[in-house]
Amino acid sequence: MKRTAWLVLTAALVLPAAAMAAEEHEHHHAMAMQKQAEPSWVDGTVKKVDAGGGKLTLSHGPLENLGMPGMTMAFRVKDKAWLGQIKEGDHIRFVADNVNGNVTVVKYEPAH
Ligand SMILES: [Cu+2]
Repeated sequence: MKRTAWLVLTAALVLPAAAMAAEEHEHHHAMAMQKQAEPSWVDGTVKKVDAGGGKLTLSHGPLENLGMPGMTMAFRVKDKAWLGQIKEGDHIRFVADNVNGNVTVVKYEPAH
């Protein structure tokens, strides 16, 4: 009798938890699917800073959101003030996006 009561209680506690875990898994899966369409962070090495021209030349990994393989190229930057904070040889992580037809660094942070 005692054992039966314990089993019922255990089932009542465990089953909702299992159902919640499954729901959460699907939720995370949906989030991951959504994220692929968004610009993603990529590693880059600063090759040249052209403060006058407002451009930054980076050697970068694949930019999946732009369908671009890894290469070295010049980017526009969202905020030209960044060009005073970045120097040749720096390693950065950045997000690039197509802004009015120009491939532009829209976010960045120092990397090690
Ligand atoms: Cu490129």
